Amino acid sequence: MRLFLALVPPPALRRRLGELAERAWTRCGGRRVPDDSLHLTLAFLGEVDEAGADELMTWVEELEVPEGEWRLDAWGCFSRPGILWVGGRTPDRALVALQASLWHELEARGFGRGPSHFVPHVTLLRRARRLETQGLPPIDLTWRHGRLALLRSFTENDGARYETLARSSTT
Ligand code: 2AM
Repeated sequence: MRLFLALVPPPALRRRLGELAERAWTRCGGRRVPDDSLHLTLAFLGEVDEAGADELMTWVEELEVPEGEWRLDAWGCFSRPGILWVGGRTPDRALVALQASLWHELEARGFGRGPSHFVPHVTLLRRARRLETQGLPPIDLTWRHGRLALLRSFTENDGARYETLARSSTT
């Protein structure tokens, strides 16, 4: 099964991000990430077998992730595969440290290797037809986060769907 670790926005922020996704979609086209699927990926694990998934569920449920605030104040894009996102003007240091510490543990447990570079972002559009951020409204949102989710990704005809397998403890 295809798994990843992510932060999931609280409902009010999710709605705001959904509105931004709608604005971006009107301008840039492509495939809009549904509100229910919006997230910040911290570690993409790819295919994991059942034993690995069980180990990850237990680990995540016992994890205590520090609370933090992420300021979302920039639009950005990745040219392949046409990803338009929101994030910070500079990568948030606490999130970069969290991502590194998660990968440190994942690598020790044999779950592959983390990327050499991490830019915290929330993807709003995939395969955008017009991949540019000029003309999009200014953003200044705060994401108060604490709990991490282990998510399973299913590919369906109209895009990916996610299921929560485990959540980290509260601090
Ligand atoms: P994205 O937001 O940058 O697109 C679940 O599929 C999440 O894992 C996606 O949100 C995606 O992040 C990330 N992801 C998917 N495939 C990936 C890959 N091959 N390498 C790294 N991250 C990937």
